[in-house]
Amino acid sequence: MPEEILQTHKLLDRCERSLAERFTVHKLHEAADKQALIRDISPRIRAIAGGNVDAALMDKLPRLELIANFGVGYDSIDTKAARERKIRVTNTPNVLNDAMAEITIGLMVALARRIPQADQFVRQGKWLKGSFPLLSELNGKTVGILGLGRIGKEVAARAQAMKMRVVYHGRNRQPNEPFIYYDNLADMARDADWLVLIAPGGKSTEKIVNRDVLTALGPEGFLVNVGRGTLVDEPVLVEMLQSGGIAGAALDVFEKEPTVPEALFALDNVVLSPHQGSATHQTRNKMGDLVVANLDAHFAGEPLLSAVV
Ligand code: A2R
Repeated sequence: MPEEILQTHKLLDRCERSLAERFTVHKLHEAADKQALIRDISPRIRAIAGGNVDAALMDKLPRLELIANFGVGYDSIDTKAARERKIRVTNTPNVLNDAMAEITIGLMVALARRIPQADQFVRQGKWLKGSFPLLSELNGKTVGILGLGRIGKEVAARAQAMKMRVVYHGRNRQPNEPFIYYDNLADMARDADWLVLIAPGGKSTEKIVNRDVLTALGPEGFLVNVGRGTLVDEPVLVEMLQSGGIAGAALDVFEKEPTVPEALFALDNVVLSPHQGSATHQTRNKMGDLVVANLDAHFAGEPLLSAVV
């Protein structure tokens, strides 16, 4: 008999096919009566594929051993509760670094050179009546990276290729990295023309980009968030964008996505993106493969490929 697993949200077709080849998969997100499904299958579930797992759900699955998250960020899983219950958690690191770094640079260029507005300018025939305004470049500017991790380092490499100066903030200095380290985020923002956020979500980083940090970034400064919406005090960000407190923002993530503050729609100094940092065929397939590989390893009694708990 195949093992039975619980899937908590929609996954890629290819990933779902791989799971179905190996396991009997119960789809929580498709169940009309979720509690009834959980009651029915709970004695047999040893693994979950997907995120959105809190302590209450763990408690309803007494044999749960593994949560295989789809995504490098695992802030939708209560890892403290998992650790206490000796439930392992895996994520999908590294395979998305390049895609994430590409969109980060893409958003920066889009914001600096107003590419979305330039496209509209041509389509709406405005070019026939006059030139597009002169704008700014990335080269020669300083980018401050919040979170010089696996993705942050790929962003740094590409920013250097754009002839930018790279500085970073995290909880720890990384002595092997050639970039200047700031132990204070506001100090880094003050020194930076661009502030790029690529740190994890969760309690320890919640609203870490607050009014002080945005004020330090200042009226000439640009913010790019490809990490988590929760990193930023969103109402303050909106206010600072409206008032010119910062120059602009490119946002791929939002606090309550897919709901985006409507006030942002009216602003000309923002580029909005639907959390698509890793959303390419090649990267999402690799992420799905890693979810399946972690489940395979677990049920074969082998070491997990990318455990976070
Ligand atoms: O704090 P450090 O030195 O461990 O640096 C990590 C930094 N970080 C933080 N920085 C400031 N305050 C914090 N409370 C804090 N917690 C973590 O974020 C590290 O440089 C970086 C995370 O790097 P990795 O763990 O290698 O993550 P990866 O694969 O780059 O992905 C970053 C995030 C995900 O968690 C998703 O939320 C998003 O990208 O897609």
